[in-house]
Amino acid sequence: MTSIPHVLEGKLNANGLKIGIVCARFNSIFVEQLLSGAEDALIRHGAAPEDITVAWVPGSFETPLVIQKMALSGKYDALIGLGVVIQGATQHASMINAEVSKAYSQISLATGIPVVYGVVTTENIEQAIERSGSKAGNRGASAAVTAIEMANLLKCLPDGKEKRQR
Ligand code: INI
Repeated sequence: MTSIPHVLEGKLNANGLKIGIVCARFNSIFVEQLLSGAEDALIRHGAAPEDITVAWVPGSFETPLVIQKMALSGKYDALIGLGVVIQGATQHASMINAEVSKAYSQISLATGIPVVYGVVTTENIEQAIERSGSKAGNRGASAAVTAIEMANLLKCLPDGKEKRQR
């Protein structure tokens, strides 16, 4: 196989990274587990507790506005939205998911700051239990690892101001 000289990958080292986490209070019993998983993963990968900022909002639907404000502040290397949307609980669960996921991607593309989707969408409470720290892992922890990788990858990418070498 030909070896490719330029391969870019974000390291899983959170040392020095500034991370913002926006948590939805709705279904907070599960969201608190996601937050613990995210904080634990960040610290175990070398983040300093004082470099992590956590903001709470009423529900998942409110997370994008706060994430956008944090992204525009220029103070964060990556942002994570955490929430739990249980389909059975309301008719508008799928609308919330669609709006929130679309908003996260728009914010990250508009600001250049990675926004990681750590919103757990489930059909019922059992699945919410499984995905917030039991059988199916902890979605907050995996969101944190994604945030670290993306923040570091973006630091390695050219910012577009450099001239191409010929
Ligand atoms: N918010 C959630 O984070 N999860 C849910 O399951 C949920 N349900 O089922 O309704 C939910 N609703 C609240 C919503 O996010 C907003 O806070 C509310 O609509 C006010 O804008």
